[in-house]
Amino acid sequence: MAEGNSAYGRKEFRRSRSHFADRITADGRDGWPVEAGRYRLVVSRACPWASRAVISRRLLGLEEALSLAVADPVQDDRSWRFTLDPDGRDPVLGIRFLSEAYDARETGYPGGVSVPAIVDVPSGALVTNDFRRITLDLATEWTALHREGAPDLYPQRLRDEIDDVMRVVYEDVNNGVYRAGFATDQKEYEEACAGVFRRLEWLSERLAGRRYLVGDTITEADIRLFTTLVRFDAVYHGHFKCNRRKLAEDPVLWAYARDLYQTPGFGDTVDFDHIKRHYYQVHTGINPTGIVPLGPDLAGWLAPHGRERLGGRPFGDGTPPGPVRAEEEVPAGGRP
Ligand SMILES: N[C@@H](CCC(=O)N[C@@H](CS)C(=O)NCC(=O)O)C(=O)O
Repeated sequence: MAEGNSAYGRKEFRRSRSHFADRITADGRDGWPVEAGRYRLVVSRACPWASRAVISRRLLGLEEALSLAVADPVQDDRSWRFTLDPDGRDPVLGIRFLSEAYDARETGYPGGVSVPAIVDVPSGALVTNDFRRITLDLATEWTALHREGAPDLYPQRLRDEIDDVMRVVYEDVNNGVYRAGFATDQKEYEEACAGVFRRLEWLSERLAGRRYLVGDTITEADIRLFTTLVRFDAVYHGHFKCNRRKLAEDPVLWAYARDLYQTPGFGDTVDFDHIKRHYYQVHTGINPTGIVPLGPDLAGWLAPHGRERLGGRPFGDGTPPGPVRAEEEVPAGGRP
């Protein structure tokens, strides 16, 4: 299983640094200019860091310009694989394992293979697996290829505030649940778990009177919080032992998460089946039987959220994205 080359087995959970941090930019200063059709975004729909990019791509209307490869949610000892595709090969890159794109970039690369990854289609080489940067660049460097009506997910005038919120959300929530889940001693677990809920309370207070985290429109900060919240009751509550409360027991955060889930570009990217199978089957250190729980009931995600009363303009002066492309639809088994 993938635990061998990742951070999961260590004494204290540490997230590996992204190794390939080249940027794809409008001016191509790292050698990778923004170009329609040139790159392929490789994700797992299970992965919260990759899911940020899937949501941004939808909201910004980059589906045509940046194609999408979805890996099997369950890695084997060679990591992410394209077993969902005919013959087990990604149809565009022609590879069976994402590691082949890493090898094409650097032979003998010692780090782990991770998603999200952006691959240069002509050479088959990995460009970046820097999940911290990928979505910011989709929002700010890929603007020439955005759809008409695309929102500004990282507005200049709000960047300091967005960065501040994203920093604490990352430390305490996005990564906090992993620190709790992979803790190997009681104290470490308790500190991480308490930190998760302290921050969720803070977020709940912040979101009680405002529809979105920063400003009155959806920003990158909401995308990053959403990807953790949408996994919370399905995996973090049980598998990662973040079980002081369920998301569904916090009226504000639960309504906020449902509001986003029901916004085009968010829920239509979420595959609960992939999410559950990945966490429960891959992390055998914390779930040795690999049994995937039947619950929770997902129907609540579609219940009215009532957050319109807070105002807010989800897409600012823009418009929601159109329907999901047929080939990218999440199968019924992954949806409420
Ligand atoms: N590993 C990346 C972050 C992205 C990440 O952790 N992705 C996970 C999936 S959620 C992954 O691909 N892990 C490698 C593995 O499980 O083998 C980093 O810390 O730079």
